[in-house]
Amino acid sequence: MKATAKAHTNIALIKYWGKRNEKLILPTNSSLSLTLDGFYTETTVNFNEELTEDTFSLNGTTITGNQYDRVSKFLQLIRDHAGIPNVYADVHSINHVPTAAGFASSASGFAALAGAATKALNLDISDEELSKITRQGSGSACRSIYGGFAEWQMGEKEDGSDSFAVPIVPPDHWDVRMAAVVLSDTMKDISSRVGMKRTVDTSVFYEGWLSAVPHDLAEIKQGIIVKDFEKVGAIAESNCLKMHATTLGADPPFTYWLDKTMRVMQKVREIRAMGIPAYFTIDAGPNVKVLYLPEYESKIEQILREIPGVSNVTLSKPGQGISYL
Ligand code: 2P0
Repeated sequence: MKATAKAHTNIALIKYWGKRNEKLILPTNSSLSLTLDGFYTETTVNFNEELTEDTFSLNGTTITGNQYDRVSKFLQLIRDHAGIPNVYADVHSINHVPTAAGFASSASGFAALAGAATKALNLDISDEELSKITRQGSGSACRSIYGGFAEWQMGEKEDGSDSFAVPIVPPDHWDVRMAAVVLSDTMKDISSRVGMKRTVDTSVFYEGWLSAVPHDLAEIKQGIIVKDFEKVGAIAESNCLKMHATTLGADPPFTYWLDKTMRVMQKVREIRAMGIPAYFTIDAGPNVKVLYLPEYESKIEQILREIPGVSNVTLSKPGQGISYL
């Protein structure tokens, strides 16, 4: 009972920022992302009735502690779903998402794990079901089931049965690019899980965030379908700024930005003033992602690399959804 799956990372243009149910990972708002090529996780899951517990290796190293617990807890969901609660698995993951590339690996990691585990058990499930299962490993991972642009529909039900991602357009619909601008000092002291909870619980700006998302989401989807780059970029940038504004209204307040983060943001505005369309987005950390069109790639890369404090710039195209090897 063995299978291997490959899933790519994704970056949200409309951010997921807050949970209404932490156990089931149900969000307070819908979100929308672009799946990227180049950065992915390949995971092999082998269920074996002889095992007395799960094992997990990442890039060849045996993992224990919190990371192991999260993987094993997630596999238990799938075992329970399959009606074999006591059959454990060996899990081997190879992460092609280096820290130096400036992306989180939880999205591709949980999507690949969910895909490999369900395939290994021959579970006949739809992409929608797979997205729902994946969501319970890490929220943003449920969007990595699909290539191109995907929307995680928040749903309303308490049991989470209507909270899953759906594809918006496939990767070949539109060749937009994303540069990850990695800063040399990338210490992250507040995880996204902790940061979003504090914000939901205490931020005086949280209601404002929630009231803005539906409009941003509807507009960006229209922009993606008609390939209106300025519209899509401007909404993504403004949505990111609203998400980060909520952290300043939290108690205690916090920010993910460094001085260098703001330097890159300012440079992106200068690039626009030069007549080159480019827009930024930022996740729960100091690194900046820049959305641009392929014809400006070499110019943008050159400008971003020259910013003081930038340690790496990686370039990505739209990527594919989950696949099985
Ligand atoms: C996103 N982020 O939409 C947002 C924007 C960070 C900022 O999804 O607790 O690792 O596992 O559901 O998915 C990061 O949160 O959080 C995230 P959990 P996750 O991409």
